[in-house]
Amino acid sequence: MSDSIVIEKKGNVGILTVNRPKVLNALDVPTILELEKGFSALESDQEVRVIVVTGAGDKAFVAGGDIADLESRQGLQHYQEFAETIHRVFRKIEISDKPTIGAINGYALGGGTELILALDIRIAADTARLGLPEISLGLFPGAGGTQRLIRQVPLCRAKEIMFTGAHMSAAEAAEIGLINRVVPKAALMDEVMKTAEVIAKKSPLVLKLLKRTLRDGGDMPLSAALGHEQAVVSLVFDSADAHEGCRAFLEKRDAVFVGK
Ligand code: CO8
Repeated sequence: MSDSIVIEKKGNVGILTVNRPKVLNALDVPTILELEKGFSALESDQEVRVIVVTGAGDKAFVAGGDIADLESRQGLQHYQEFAETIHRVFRKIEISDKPTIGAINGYALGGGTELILALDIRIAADTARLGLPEISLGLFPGAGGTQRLIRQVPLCRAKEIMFTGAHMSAAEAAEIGLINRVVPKAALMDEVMKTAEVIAKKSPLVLKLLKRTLRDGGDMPLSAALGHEQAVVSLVFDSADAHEGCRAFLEKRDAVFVGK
């Protein structure tokens, strides 16, 4: 693996850092492929219960797709190589059974905001700037951004973001529900790790089924989604973790969940 993606483990939390600070962590195809490899490694590591994604340096999370890589492409097939790779990898991240958290430490533009849209929880430094400036380059937020954004924020806000290409502050992004919260820059990783560690102590089985139920249910009419939830609940209620959680409550101790 090259060093464009750095993998770390802190306890039960895996951390993936996009490490191209000279280009503000822009994503070219080799880096997107490294991101896929790094994410797969953490996903299959039994010790890792939560995956954090962040950017190297103090300026950027991910300043987008690598404009030099995009500009170098000629012809539909060559463009599609970029589009198909980034779509596959962002979808893999989005549908992971493990909870993901974005630690947004600076510019998260274009493909950077699109990556955030595929993460479960998003915590930003007060200096972060988000947005979809593709239109200013004559490009298109084509890493899933158009479709994820309209499902996550009000349509009129999504259209303004895509039509103007304007950058927004972290506070504005929180106000429209694009990110969870904003914290002082110096406190970002502590806040992210605190949240990650709380989640890492919960049942991996319940987290997995919650993620699947939320995802699948969101695509169904309510009556089908409620039926689906009911079916999933029965998988949880007789699990070792359910018995452990209830017993721990009755015995006035902390539960130790194993994901079974
Ligand atoms: N790609 C490549 N290089 C970049 C990128 C990028 N996205 N962003 C910054 N860089 C490079 C700069 O060229 C510069 O390099 P150099 O030092 O060699 O001149 C270096 O990073 C530092 O950047 P700046 O000097 O510009 O730093 P500033 O602090 O002045 O500005 C900004 C910071 C505002 C973030 C500015 O760099 C900027 O506007 N960057 C571009 C942001 C952008 O437009 N992102 C969207 C890119 S397109 C995209 O994401 C499409 C994804 C989906 C494609 C799927 C379909 C195929």
